[in-house]
Amino acid sequence: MARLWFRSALLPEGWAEGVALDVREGRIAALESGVPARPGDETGGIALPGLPNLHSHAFQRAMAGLAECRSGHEDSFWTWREVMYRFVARMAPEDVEAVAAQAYVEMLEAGFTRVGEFHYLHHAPDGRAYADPAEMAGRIAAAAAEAGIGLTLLPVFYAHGGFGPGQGAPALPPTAGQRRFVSDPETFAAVMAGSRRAVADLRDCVVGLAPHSLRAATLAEIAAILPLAEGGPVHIHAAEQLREVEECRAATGARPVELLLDAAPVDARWCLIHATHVTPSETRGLARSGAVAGLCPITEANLGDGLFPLAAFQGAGGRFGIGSDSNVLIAAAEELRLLEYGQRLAGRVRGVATSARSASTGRALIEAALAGGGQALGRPAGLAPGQPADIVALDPDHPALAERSGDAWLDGFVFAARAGVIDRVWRAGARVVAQGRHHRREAVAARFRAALARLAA
Ligand code: NGQ
Ligand code: ZN
Repeated sequence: MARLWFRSALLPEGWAEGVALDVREGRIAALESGVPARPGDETGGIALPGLPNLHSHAFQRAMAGLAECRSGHEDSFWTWREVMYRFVARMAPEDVEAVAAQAYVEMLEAGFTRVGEFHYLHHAPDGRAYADPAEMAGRIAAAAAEAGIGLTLLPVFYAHGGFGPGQGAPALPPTAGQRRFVSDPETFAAVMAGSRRAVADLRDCVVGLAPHSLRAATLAEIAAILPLAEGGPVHIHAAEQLREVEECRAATGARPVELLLDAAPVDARWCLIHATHVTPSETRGLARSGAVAGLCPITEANLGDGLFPLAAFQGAGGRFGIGSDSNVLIAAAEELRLLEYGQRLAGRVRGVATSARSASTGRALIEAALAGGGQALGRPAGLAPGQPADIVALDPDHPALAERSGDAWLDGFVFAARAGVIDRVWRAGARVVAQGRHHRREAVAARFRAALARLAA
């Protein structure tokens, strides 16, 4: 058993000073505050719960910054997607493992201690299943084990290429660029079973599932695969792009979020990724459903998606979390900062994210992302007995935090600090980051570079 001691810690009930945590088998066995450090304690400055990253496509880290050149035509989400398809077509299982490990190391260094991997790269480049249909899920699990990040694996069901001109459901066949993703409900059952085997040895792993989007899965298919989640989280991309909303409406008569709320059993187990383009009534309906809105501000900015109506959604009691999605840049505080700044720029106001518990915007953003992200990943986040010992320690002497306390530390972290403010990170009681550096950073980066060399060859 290890004992950790922090000068200050953000507990579910608020800030506490002199906080000691007993860690047993990766969990917080006991917690007391108002106590001095004992000899032999591992000590740290400001302890926060590790943040959940509720949406990642780890393999896309390999193309970060490589899709920023103009094509000469009008560039958009859809042209980016073609670049991404060309890139992914070349990736072998060992590349995926090396790239995912790099992404997960960066996540831990950024303060994320659990990742929701929205995993759709299942098959070989020609579209055929690997001998083990969950080969790629095994690579994701191996990368998570190597980095030491908590994993919520969301194997993705993908069957169609888009809405097309058909009525009622996505009618286009998958394109060549999509064939590595494609399953029917039967082959998907094999992917799910194999995925559960692939993560069996991973500590505290959660398995859910994810119909990719209403562009790629019909409502009937979604209903057919849902039992395979066995009560785990259900994630789906929805209403990220206006063209998607228009095509959905032309085919089905309803907008994507509207359709999901009407015709799918959306509840607190669900997470709608992006939900960018929602009407006021969809916004209220989504909030009422108890589902989490999975916001990915850096990727949404990068891809030109649009802005989510955060104030209206929070006003209706909606829950949200954050995801690093395309992993073009992995930075928890920057996701929260950009989320807030997008709202300020659009509304010409300040202080958009709110919480009943504090006037601090940083605290409101962080606590919302902890609660919503924990819900969406099937593992509540927070420093309390029984919880996994997933902890981020900030450096109180960092210039962005110095001579502050309590919520002002969180505002400093979100709005005023560059990287370097995170000192140490523990995941399941194991210290994986010290002085801002992951203990396997060099080895993982070397394998990542080798994978990039193979992909460029
Ligand atoms: C994805 N990414 O699945 O990786 C998607 C692009 C699609 C984002 N939407 C593909 N950010 O949505 O069809
Ligand atoms: Zn995504």
